[in-house]
Amino acid sequence: PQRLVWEDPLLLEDQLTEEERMIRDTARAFAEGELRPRIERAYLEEHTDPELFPLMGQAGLLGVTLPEDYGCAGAGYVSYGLVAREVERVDSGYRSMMSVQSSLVMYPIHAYGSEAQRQALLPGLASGELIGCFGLTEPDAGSDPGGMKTRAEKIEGGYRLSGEKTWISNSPIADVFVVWAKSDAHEGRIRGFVLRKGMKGLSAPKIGGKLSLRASVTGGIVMEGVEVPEDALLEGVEGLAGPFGCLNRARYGISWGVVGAAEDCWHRARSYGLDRKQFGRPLAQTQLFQKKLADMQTEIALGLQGSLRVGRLMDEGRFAPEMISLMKRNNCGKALDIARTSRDMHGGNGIQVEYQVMRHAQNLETVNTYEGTHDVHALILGRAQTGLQAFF
Ligand code: TGC
Ligand code: FAD
Repeated sequence: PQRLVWEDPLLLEDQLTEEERMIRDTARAFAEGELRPRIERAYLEEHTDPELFPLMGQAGLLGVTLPEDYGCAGAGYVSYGLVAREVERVDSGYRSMMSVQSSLVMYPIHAYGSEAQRQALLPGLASGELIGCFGLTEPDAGSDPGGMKTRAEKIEGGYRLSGEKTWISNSPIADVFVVWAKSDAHEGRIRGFVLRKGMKGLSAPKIGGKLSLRASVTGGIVMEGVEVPEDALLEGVEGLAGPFGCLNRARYGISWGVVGAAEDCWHRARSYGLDRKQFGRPLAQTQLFQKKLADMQTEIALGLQGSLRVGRLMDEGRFAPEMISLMKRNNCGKALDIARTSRDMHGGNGIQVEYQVMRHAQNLETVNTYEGTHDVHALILGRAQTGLQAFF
């Protein structure tokens, strides 16, 4: 038998192609070289650096699954997942910035937009010159986005949008706003619109006071009769299938990303336990400590295998959205447990910013909630296996 590689017990490395390993290595070098040195200050000071977008663009990390014609990498979904894992190994907020841009802004423009919209927006979003955000959630419509109140009213030459979005990643620094609204010209169906910073009646105030995801800025989108031209409409989709088509991609990326954060917490707990002695021996030489490390190793290895499988099915065009719910839900829940346990295993030091693990735990509270809460994904899976919907 082979000797176990403790940090990759099921040999995920062997399951990746050379191209995937190369993209992963680029993302890791970027994350550790550019992001890791900034995170402590960014988190403590609740500071989001817009300059990170062009840096991510130069590293080729924005819109990795989209075609090279628009300045993107033209890679597969496994590569996208590997990028998310490396970025979130540093901080969930940085992965959030990256995945909103890639899956929630660039993807819908590519999938639902006209060629003119693609040409006008994708190269700037891929290079990080433009920053994007995605407005679905509203003050009274979170888990139930179908209850949104934002309206698009038909006017001559375009539409007038009125309403309010909340909890929107990147919005205070965004140039491009993908916003979902009920359109009276389309029998009240939900349609997507692309708004640009500076439009009259559009503002994006920052939400302060977050104790989680502090390196990623979050805000509202206020639309007070914003008039947009005809070509602001994303022609290619209508109904909730529009935003959910984007969310499928972003949720899948999150399922890999959170494992990166969990791996960081696991490796740090192991190193800490090897260094720190109590009662005359390393903490890592106690049964309780080793059981916790074994649980972390197990959940991480299984979580990676699950996400890899879904990624391969996405690349083959054979995925069902519920597969993504299964992996988003489980990996977020497990990562949150791992981060909290690692915090505990660090004792008092675990609450210090320099030990990093409490920051991950705090961030993962958000990740477990956004893009469909842990319980909402349970209801999606429950509906898929019983045929009975339990949302209302
Ligand atoms: P339901 O009846 O299930 O579906 C309505 C229409 O949507 C279609 N659909 C999907 N299409 C593609 N992929 C999916 N995953 C889809 N899920 C549903 C469906 O076929 C139907 O189409 P049509 O043509 O018949 O109209 O709708 P419902 O209202 O019963 O939905 C309930 C529920 C709970 C499943 C859903 O609303 C839900 O998932 N809620 C969670 C909301 C959510 O995830 N919000 C995310 C906001 S964005 C965000 O958090 C970004 S954070 C990013 C970051 O910073 O990284
Ligand atoms: P609610 O829907 O009010 O849920 C509250 C609780 O009730 C949860 O535990 C939930 O599981 C439970 N619950 C809800 N319905 C049911 C039910 N039927 N049965 C049982 N339990 C139920 N949105 C965007 O559109 N774009 C973004 O970029 C974005 N970024 C975000 C960034 C951050 C930092 C955060 C915190 C959120 C972000 N969101 C974004 C919003 C996010 O998607 C929502 O917070 C999430 O969908 C949950 O909605 P809610 O907060 O309104 O909670």
